[in-house]
Amino acid sequence: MLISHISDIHLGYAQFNLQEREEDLYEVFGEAVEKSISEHVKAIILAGDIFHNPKPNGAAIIRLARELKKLKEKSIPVFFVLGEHDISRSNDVPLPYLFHNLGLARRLKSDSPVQIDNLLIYGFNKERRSNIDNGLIRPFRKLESIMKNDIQKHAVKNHWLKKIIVLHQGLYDFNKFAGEIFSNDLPAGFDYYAMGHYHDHIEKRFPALNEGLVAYPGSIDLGHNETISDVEKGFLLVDLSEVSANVNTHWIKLEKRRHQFEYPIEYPDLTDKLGSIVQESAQYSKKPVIDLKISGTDIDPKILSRQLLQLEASFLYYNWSILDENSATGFSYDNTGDFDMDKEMSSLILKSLHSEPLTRLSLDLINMFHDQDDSHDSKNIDKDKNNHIANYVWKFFENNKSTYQTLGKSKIDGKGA
Ligand SMILES: [Mn+2]
Repeated sequence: MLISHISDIHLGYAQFNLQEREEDLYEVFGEAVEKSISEHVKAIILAGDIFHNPKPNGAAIIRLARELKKLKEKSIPVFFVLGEHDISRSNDVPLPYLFHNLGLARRLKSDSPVQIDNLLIYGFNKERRSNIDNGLIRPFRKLESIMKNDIQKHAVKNHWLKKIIVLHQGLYDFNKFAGEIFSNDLPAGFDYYAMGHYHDHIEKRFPALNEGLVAYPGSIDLGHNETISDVEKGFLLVDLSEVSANVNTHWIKLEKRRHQFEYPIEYPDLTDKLGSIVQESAQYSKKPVIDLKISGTDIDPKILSRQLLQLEASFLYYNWSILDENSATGFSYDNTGDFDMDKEMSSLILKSLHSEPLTRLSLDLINMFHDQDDSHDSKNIDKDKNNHIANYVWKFFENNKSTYQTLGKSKIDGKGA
């Protein structure tokens, strides 16, 4: 038995504020639905961030309805949880519940699973960092104990059930900054953890979860907070056939996506390179998106921007930046090695601030703002932590006041530092 696991669809989002990009998302989502149908999936799971906005535009609502109707006609049920983008800051009823009420999709619940054939599906809506303990961790522990009892019951009846849990949360295990819970927090006893939230495709089995597979299919297209790059996007076909003990996945690439890529150019080669880029662009059915990284010395941005105008006819959108060869801006990392976000961040900050204490302060501030950004609600802000950081900033300023003051003065005098 196959099911589809699709996440971070963000219907209604228009990258670069372009209507073509909004339309791209509808088309790519349609492709995911189409491919799911042709693979004869038994169900489709949408793991949150269905819409980009809690109050989505009409086109997004209509396009989702159209796909859900198509699936209904094929008798393929759709189950969903909400992501933070689906949840309004006011306590309004989330719009995706409309489709639940119309019988076009079903919202998943944490206490009463949905059963199709020999599959049980549980789901939790997104919980903000400020409510993780009450909203997730405690219910997880409760669920674990209920499931233990159920397993004993079903074992007596000689039933073999597969179990899935759908969540829209970031795991610290994969990203220390965007994480909200640890893999250890997840309830054990599930065969498959259908995740949403991270926009990259990630899969990992955890021994503490009895080799249960934790999987993010990633977003279906490049979206907000993602840079122009030549990445692949897709969704997961999850194989839950009874014969194999472990759940297996096939990641399905979405091919109707608009091509996006970065392109480095040495300024002296500009004319030649632009010619070949324009030629290359013709092979794509949709005008691609390009990010030009131009390196060289004595580049006049005004002249350059005029030279780049010829890209307008062949590209939907282009972005350009001049790489300064003298400073160490820009970096790349090797995805295959061990990547430590903390280390990378602090070394980049240290490089520009040249101060260890300031680097530590910056990291604390980044963490603090990150937390706040996520809570959307001033009453949820950890006041103790804020006071602590405010005191730290103030103390640091007091101790180093003189240096800042001289620095400021010399700048005003026009002598420079
Ligand atoms: Mn998302």
